[in-house]
Amino acid sequence: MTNIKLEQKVLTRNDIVAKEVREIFKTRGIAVFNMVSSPGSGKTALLEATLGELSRDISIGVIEGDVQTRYDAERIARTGVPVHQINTGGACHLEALMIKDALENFDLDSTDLIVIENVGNLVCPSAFDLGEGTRVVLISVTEGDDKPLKYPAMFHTSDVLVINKMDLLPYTDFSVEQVIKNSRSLKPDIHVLKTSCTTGDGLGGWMDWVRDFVSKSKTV
Ligand SMILES: Nc1nc2c(ncn2[C@@H]2O[C@H](COP(=O)(O)OP(=O)(O)OP(=O)(O)O)[C@@H](O)[C@H]2O)c(=O)[nH]1
Ligand SMILES: [Mg+2]
Repeated sequence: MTNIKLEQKVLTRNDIVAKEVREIFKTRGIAVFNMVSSPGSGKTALLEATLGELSRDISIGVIEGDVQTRYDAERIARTGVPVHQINTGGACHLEALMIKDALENFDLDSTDLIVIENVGNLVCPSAFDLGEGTRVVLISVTEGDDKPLKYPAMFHTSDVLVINKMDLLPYTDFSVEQVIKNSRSLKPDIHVLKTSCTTGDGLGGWMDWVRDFVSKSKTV
């Protein structure tokens, strides 16, 4: 009983801050997406493979969330895009207050897009609104096509599904058709993209989606 009350309190506080953060982004016309997945699906790899090209015409800032280390921030920094690392020190998700505090590291007046890479975890991040405009869930083909049904909250709250590591598909029993069916049973209109960060297949479609999302966020 006490646990339930405490969790509700934390979530309510988070929702209040998330609303403030969303307002900050909305008034400035900044597009924001929150990338979620289990550890190692390729969130950082997808950013590494596309930020260089995207940042030619979009001004981007990246917020990296990890329990520990600056590894992902170092990888993103090599693309030349401004990045801020948050270490949660044990927590399995980012919270809205962490995002609010991180914003002082960016020049928001000249930023078109903030990308948040959440802590690798298919459960906890689903419950924490970060004030993002949209949520992008990655699944790699080595994880199994049943994952949407086993971790429904993450897929139910996401708007885009990126199926990554498509180059490894021949070596697995993963069914692309089945993962889409499972995801759509939870979120009927989820937008699906297929990528391989190693071969580059599908990265053009991902970048088109990002550009479209940024231009839509400006006009809202
Ligand atoms: N074969 C293959 N490997 C990939 C692909 N994308 C990422 N990887 C590899 O998968 C591993 C994990 O990738 P990351 O980008 O670190 O994954 P992540 O989701 O950011 O992981 P966390 O931040 O720890 O949650 C790395 O060794 C990548 O090189 C892909 O499309 N194909
Ligand atoms: Mg990462």
